[in-house]
Amino acid sequence: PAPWGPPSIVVDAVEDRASQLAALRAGLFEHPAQISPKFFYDAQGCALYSAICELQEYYPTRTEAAIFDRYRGAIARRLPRGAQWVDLGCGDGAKSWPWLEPVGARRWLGVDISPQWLRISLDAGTGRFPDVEFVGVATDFTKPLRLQRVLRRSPAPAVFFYPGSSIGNFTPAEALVLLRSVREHLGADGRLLIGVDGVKERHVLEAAYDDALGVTAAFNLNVLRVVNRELGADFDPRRFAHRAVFNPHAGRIEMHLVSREAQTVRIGHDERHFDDGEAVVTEYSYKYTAQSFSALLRDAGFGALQHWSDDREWFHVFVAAP
Ligand code: AVI
Repeated sequence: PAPWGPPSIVVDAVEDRASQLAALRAGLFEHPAQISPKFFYDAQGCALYSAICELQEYYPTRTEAAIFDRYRGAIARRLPRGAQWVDLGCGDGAKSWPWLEPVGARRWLGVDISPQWLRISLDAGTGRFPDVEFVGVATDFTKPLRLQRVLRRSPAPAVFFYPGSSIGNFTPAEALVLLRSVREHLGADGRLLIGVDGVKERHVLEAAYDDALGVTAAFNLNVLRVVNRELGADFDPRRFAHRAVFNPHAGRIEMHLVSREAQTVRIGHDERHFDDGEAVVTEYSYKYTAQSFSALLRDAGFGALQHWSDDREWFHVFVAAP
């Protein structure tokens, strides 16, 4: 048996469920109303997001995967050997597995808000890599990261892996806070490997977030079911419409749920009126050029940067050193 025993899940209750739900409720009474995208990912939302990643229109997943496949050797040479591989928002862990051998990883740390995802990824990883120690950390990393203790259990340098342009779901100011916090977790030898979606033509971006099959629409509308369940609300998804628009000034896709009519929705013991055409903001997905993302990494205190892109420069992968 492995000397470290079965994989453990460390639950870091940085913010309890009650305060997350209080924030969700408060957001719905703002003008414009807003719902944090972290609420998309219940079991149904995770399944829909997996389906999005397979869509013809949703290029980020496959473009990033092609960059990783093409440059894996070169990228791995920029990363420390024998690392602890920290997968931020690991989901099922599948994006990590092709890296563990090339970097000779000793330890895999999956970080995710969902303990269900952690169980799935830990089961998948331990079956596949018997020589790697597996740890899951259940935490909400929209709050400051606190992984120092679990990282200190091993002397190995850390590689933080943050693929999929998930950084784009934070505003640049929030992204800066997260990147700074990652940087503070890296010793001198640690690295960040991160993928970020590029700025490109409006029609390509908007199709990726408003696909012909309506999968992204279902993903967006599903958050209303999450809200109903969590807050005892009675949103009717049929009375809202999905909208995704590129805002070129802010450099982001904006996803909204637009009220199809004037309506009053019950939220727990209260009521919220929506005008016809009133929008609930559900997600921003920021797009960066290689230059603008380099600047953000430098602001966060990173020094040496390398980057790789696909030929169309639709997606960028960075290795950043402290
Ligand atoms: C998870 N995140 C990077 C996705 C994105 O592209 O911003 C979420 C998503 N929203 C709609 N489609 C995909």
